[in-house]
Amino acid sequence: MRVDVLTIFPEIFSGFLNTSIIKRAREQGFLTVNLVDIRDYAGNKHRNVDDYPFGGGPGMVMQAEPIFLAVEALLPGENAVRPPIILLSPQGEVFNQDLAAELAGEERLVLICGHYEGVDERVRQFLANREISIGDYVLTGGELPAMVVIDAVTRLLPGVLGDPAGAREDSFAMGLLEYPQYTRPRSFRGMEVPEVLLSGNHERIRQWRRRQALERTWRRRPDLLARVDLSAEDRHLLEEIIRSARSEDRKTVL
Ligand code: 9D3
Repeated sequence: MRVDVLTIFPEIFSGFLNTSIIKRAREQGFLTVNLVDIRDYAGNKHRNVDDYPFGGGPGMVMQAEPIFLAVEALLPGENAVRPPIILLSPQGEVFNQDLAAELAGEERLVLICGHYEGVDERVRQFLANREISIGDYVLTGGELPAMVVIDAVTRLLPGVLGDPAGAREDSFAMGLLEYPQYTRPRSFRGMEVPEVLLSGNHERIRQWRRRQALERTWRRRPDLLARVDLSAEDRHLLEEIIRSARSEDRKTVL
């Protein structure tokens, strides 16, 4: 996959792009990231790409022209089939795993990072064909969201994770929160690893983990449970979890 990133802060991507899985994906040719400095398309010698808002008000607005020019330099020809041209914006569709999977099916993405108080509306209306938010909190710009999108999409590209563990995780446990994990030592400052994990009984371990994942999800993210399809065993475990939680509640009342 090729990703073009339009930003006024290309330098903040370097740590991210040169670390860990993203670095390896690039080295192995699964991912190519082309950073485009929007200021290279500024129409003035000071390389300014923002201006005062028409109608007044606080702050500055990113101008349409440098962003249009940058995209047009990447995608010459008007009627060519356009890849997703994604404006990262607090007003966009909220990013999630399904959207990451959809984008991972594309050969190319163009990501536009906004800044200041916002971006000229004509970018949204006549240049971008998608708009994505990463959640309901206010950031200072679209750069971190662009990295979030690249990160989530890259790990889904075939070959990037060296599939065996990753693929199974996505089909089996995905949709539930993770079960608790431990490594050596078995006793750390008096805090013990659950006995079942040391038992060598793989069927008991599998059930314990599934039950833990279900209980955590039920307690912390019941919204996720509604979306995941549960096996007969899962439904049985969940009934047991709910039953024992109710009996715990009664003890508290009494
Ligand atoms: C102070 C300006 N705000 C007016 C209410 C609007 C605003 C514009 C630009 C708020 C934040 C930003 C910068 N954020 C992004 O560009 C951004 C973002 C975010 O802030 N949260 C979640 N996802 C995203 S994607 C891009």
